Amino acid sequence: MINRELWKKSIVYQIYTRSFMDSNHDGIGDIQGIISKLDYVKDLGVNVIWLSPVYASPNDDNGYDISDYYSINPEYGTMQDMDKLIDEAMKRGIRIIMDLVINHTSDEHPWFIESKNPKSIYRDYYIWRDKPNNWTSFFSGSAWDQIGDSYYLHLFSKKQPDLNWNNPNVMKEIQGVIKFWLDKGIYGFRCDVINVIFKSSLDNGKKRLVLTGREFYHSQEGCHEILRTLRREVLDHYDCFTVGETVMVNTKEANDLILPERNELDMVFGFEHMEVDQINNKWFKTKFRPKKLIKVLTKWQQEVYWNANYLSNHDQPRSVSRFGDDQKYRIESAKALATLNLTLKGTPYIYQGEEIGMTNGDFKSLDEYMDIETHRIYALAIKLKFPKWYRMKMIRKTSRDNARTPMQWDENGGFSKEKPWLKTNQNTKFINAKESVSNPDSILNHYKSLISIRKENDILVDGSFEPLYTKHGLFIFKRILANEAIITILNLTKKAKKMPYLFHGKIILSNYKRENLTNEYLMPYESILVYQEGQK
Ligand code: TEU
Ligand code: CA
Repeated sequence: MINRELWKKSIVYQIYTRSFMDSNHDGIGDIQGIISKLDYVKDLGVNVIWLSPVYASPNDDNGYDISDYYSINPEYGTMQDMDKLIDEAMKRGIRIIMDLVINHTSDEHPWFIESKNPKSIYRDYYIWRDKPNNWTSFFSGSAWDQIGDSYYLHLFSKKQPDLNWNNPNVMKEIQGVIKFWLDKGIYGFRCDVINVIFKSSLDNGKKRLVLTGREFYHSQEGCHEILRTLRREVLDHYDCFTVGETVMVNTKEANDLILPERNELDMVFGFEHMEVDQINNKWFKTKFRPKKLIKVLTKWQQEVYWNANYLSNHDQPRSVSRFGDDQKYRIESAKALATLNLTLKGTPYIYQGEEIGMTNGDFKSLDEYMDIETHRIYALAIKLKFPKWYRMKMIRKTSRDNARTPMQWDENGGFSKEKPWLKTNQNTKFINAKESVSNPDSILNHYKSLISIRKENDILVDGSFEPLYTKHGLFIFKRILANEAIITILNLTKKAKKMPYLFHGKIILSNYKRENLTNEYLMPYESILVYQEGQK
């Protein structure tokens, strides 16, 4: 019998291949590059890597548009390289989960090319209609495009046509894909936009500012059925886990996807905490207030069976620039955020570069951005007659390229000998892995300490979550297991704050070299872990 819940102990590191390490000097990160940095990843202490898509793809959306699920994008290497990566990672006690993008394929996938012919057996692999409905896409504009006399649905770019999950052949094909990769020894999947794959109707939707039509595809019963089938037919026969990327879900909808008795997914990435600094949608940012973040996280901790904890990924701004202070308190705040992410209940996900406190990109003009979403939104903003300074402000804060700048390995960048596909941040001069490895007080070393504390203390895995104090930008919570506990004390503001209570116990980690708990004040972005024994 496979112990399905071993993944609860996992700590995951997300690698965005294109921006991680370039081995052959073409400016594009690749699989051999990852292999060359596996010791770095191992030293961090993680035991799982989540690899963003490396499949064959025309790269309209950086690999989230797959043209062949069974081959590797030549820019990234070959299938031999991939096998080697799986093998070399395994030798270091690291297993790999892949991105599984099954809401859509690339329009250059042979299935889609065939399906343009109305008589083809592949026609029904996608969603073709004589007339479009009023649905809008995630990247703005209509969710339909025309070829010949027909229209096809694409919730993302027009080069990402949606698969038709009402077609049993699609189910069979995808089962084949999943088996193929699990047989290679991978440890599971991060399932892209998994809660929108099933469309229960193609009627016109209620008009909305964003995503008109979503009531017909968001977390439908049909989606739950698909997930149960994939689990029963394939996933349950392997030692693996799945994490769903689930847009717009609340805690109830999250549980409906992950409770063990449902047999669907193992955990999901919620988005509610990514929405605390916006009005309506991510393009309209408001000032970040820690209070809201703390409130949402507390709710998810209390209500959701098992969380996939993250503060950043390849779609989001850098966590230190967004929730911390990437200037004066960059080091302190990055450490506080790390302490938060690694001591909450759930499986922690660290996004490449987060462990050295990388900041948002320093792009100067529109042409320095590469992301399709950024360009589409910029074009929409022109249409809406937003002034230029405002358009630039919108994308500067929210562009997904903020998190996609090349990994900063040393003071010269160190990612590639060629000009990288996306501009390296100037601050690589002082924010880089080389400096972080050698400096005992670095953010990286703080991550390493947190990870080893987590590995040595099941309290941080299995312990309960009890909020103690959640006001004024302070987040203090306790994890309790049997008669032991760990308290996390966080000041998520740039002001010194009075300690609300006097805590007792042994300090096991501090980002200010604190030696005792008697000082009444918490410094800006101070974070402390306190171990307590003999609890009831
Ligand atoms: O993202 C889905 C998603 O809803 C958003 O996070 C998205 O990035 C966008 O910002 C919405 O405004 C996933 C992938 O993570 C993303 O990289 C892909 O572009 C997308 O799916 C399509 O596959
Ligand atoms: Ca390369």
